[in-house]
Amino acid sequence: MNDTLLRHDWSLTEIESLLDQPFNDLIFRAQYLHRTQFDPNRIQVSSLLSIKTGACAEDCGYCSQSAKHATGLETEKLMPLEEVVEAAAAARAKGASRFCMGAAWRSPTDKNLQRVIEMVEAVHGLGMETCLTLGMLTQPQAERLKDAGLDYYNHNLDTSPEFYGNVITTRTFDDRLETLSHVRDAGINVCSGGILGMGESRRDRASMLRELANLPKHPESVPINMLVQVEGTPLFGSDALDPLEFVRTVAVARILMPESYVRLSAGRTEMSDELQTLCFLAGANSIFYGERLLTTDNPETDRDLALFDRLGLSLEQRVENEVKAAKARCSKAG
Ligand code: SAM
Ligand code: DTB
Ligand code: SF4
Repeated sequence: MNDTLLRHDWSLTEIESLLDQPFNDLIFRAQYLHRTQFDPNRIQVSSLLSIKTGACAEDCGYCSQSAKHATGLETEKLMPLEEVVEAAAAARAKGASRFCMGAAWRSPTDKNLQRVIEMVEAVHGLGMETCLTLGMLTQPQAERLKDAGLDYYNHNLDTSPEFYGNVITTRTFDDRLETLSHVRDAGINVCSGGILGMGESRRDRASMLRELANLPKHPESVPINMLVQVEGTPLFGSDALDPLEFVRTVAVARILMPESYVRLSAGRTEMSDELQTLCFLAGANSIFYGERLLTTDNPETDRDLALFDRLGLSLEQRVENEVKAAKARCSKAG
């Protein structure tokens, strides 16, 4: 899509009126636009690994890993390199094309960053794309990660600027925007999205999407998470979001950021196959794949593969491997 066709000047009213459209009209528009940019029958999959778990200094109200919430989570120090490589190789064997490593830090120390860089290099060595989510980064840290060959950095806006203070008090919305600008300026692909179902209003969802779409460049990847309610966190017991409202938000993300991968992220374990299918129809074309997210469960890979088969969806990596294998057969046959 021509750069000038990608808008960065959405108003809240425009986005709210997209969300307000009749469901069928909204999904049709999202699916139509999706097809102008992507193969509608292909899905990108990333696998996640928590490389440092729990004891986090931040107070994010949804998170099992904050030291401020009594969630009973077992904390784990930064994982040894060999274990990370083993997990990445296992994810690759199941068809994941990208390996995302998450650490429960407010921000990494330079010493820890060096250890993570070794992980990035090793995972790259397996032929996989790499993604990290380590909290806030300075510009020099982002540059170091770029030099190490990092492909993506995940840092979510989480919610609207207006609702943000109800969820997190230990860092600001502007801190998040600043990290995103460091990542973008370093030339790393940006992965940024948010969480729905935290008690926010439709206007908040519109406002969060506006923040994402009006960034100087659309994030290459936009994870939309459904809150996973963790006992002991302040957001445990929040009213469940209407699943069709979740689908609407996915559709509007697709319309606002037509070239971005929209990832149906946390919360899939509690979703029916039919709800996930509606999300794919609304333009979601990426998921987290593998039985674990960071500290909570994700659907079994067999369940995901069975759903992809029912829908005729191909994994991006699987397709690439098939093409490679076919080419190898052709050149052998002369
Ligand atoms: N500590 C780093 C940070 O906060 O940037 C990285 C890890 S953090 C767990 C990454 C993202 O996962 C959060 O920004 C949030 O959007 C999402 N997340 C965490 N816990 C969640 C939950 N219970 N339900 C849904 N999404 C969640
Ligand atoms: C994102 O948006 N969702 C992922 C990833 N980025 C790092 C994390 C979801 C975490 C869900 C709760 C847990 O497993 O701890
Ligand atoms: Fe820490 Fe990240 Fe969890 Fe917030 S979301 S408490 S920063 S691990």
